[in-house]
Amino acid sequence: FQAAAPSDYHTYASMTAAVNDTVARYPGLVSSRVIGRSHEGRDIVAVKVSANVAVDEDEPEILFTHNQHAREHLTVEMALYTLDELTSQYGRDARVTELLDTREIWLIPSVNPDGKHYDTESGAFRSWRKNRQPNSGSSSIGTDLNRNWDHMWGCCGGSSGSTSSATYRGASPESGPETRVVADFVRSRVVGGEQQITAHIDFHTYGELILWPYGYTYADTAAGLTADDRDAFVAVGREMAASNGYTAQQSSDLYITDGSINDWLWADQGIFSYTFEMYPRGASGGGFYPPGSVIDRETARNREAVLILLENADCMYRSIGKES
Ligand code: 0X9
Ligand code: CA
Ligand code: ZN
Repeated sequence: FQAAAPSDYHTYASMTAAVNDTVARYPGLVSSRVIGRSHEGRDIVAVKVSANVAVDEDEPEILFTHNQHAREHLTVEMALYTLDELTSQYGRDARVTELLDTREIWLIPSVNPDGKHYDTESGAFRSWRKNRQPNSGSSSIGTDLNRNWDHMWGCCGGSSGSTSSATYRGASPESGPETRVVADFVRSRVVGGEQQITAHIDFHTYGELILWPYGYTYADTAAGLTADDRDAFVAVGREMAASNGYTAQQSSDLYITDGSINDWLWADQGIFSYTFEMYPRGASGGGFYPPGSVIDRETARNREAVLILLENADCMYRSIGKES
C-alpha cells in the first residue's frame, strides 16, 4: 500500500491553473467566474459548462460542489475530471454532446480553499476539515461548513456548538464566508422567481455512499419532503449507485447532521441535492489520503452517475413515472 503525498493532488493554485487552461481551450463551452472570497481572501470560483456558455439560456441547471471539507482532496480531482470529460467529449460522445446542448452545468471545484491550502502547506497532510476562520473568544480555528447552512441549523444534535469541535456549526447560519458565498450564488440562480438549478451533488470522501436528505431527522418524509419527493430521491440515487457500486441511503442513516448543504438546498431551494462520499469505502484504503495512483480510476468511476443526474435533471419525477 502506497501512502499519498500532498504532491499527488492538485494544489489550490494548480487547480486554478487547470480551470483557466480549460476555459482558454474551450471558450465556447466553459467560463469561470469568481463568486466571492474565502476568509483568507482566496477566490471561490464557479465554472459553467454548456454550449453557448456566454448566454444564460433557459435550460435546466445542475450544480456540483466539491471540497467543503479541507482534507477531502479527491473531490477536487473529481471536479477537474468532470470538467475535462465534459469538454473533451463534446462533439465526440453523443450523450455528453446532448447534455451540453440542453443543460447548464456549474462546478465549484473548491468551496474551502483556505482549508485545502492549510491541509497541505507544511508538506505533510494535517487532517484538517473546517475552514480557517478564527472564532471570537477561542483559540480554536474553524467552522465545519457542512454544519453552517441555514436549514434547521443546530437543531438536532447533528453538529457542535463548541469551537474546538470538528463539527462546529459556526456562530450563526452562513457565518462562514464560504457558506455565504455559495448560498448567495445559489440564490442568484433564481430567475423570474424560479430556481434554475434542479439537481446537485456535494462531493466528499470517504465511504462510497450516495446520500439524500434529510440529515436532521431519521424520518423518511418530513416538512417539505413528500413521499413523491423521497421516492424520486431514492430512484435516481439508486440508479446512480448501481452505476458506481456505492451504497445509497438517506443521509441520517449514516448519522444525524444538521445544517448540511443537502438539507438547505432541498428545503429552501427545492434542489434535488445528494452527497457522494467517494473512495475509499473504509480507512484501510487510505482514508482521506488514498494514493494518487487511484485518482483516475476513482474519478472516472463516477462518470456514469454524473451523466445519470444530468439526464434526469429536467424532471426528477420521471424516475418514478410522475412526469408533470
Ligand atoms: O459529516 C459530513 O458532513 C459528511 N461526511 S464526511 O465524512 N465527508 O464529513 C456527511 C454528510 C451527510 N449528511 C448530509 N448530507 N446531511
Ligand atoms: Ca447552453
Ligand atoms: Zn466531507
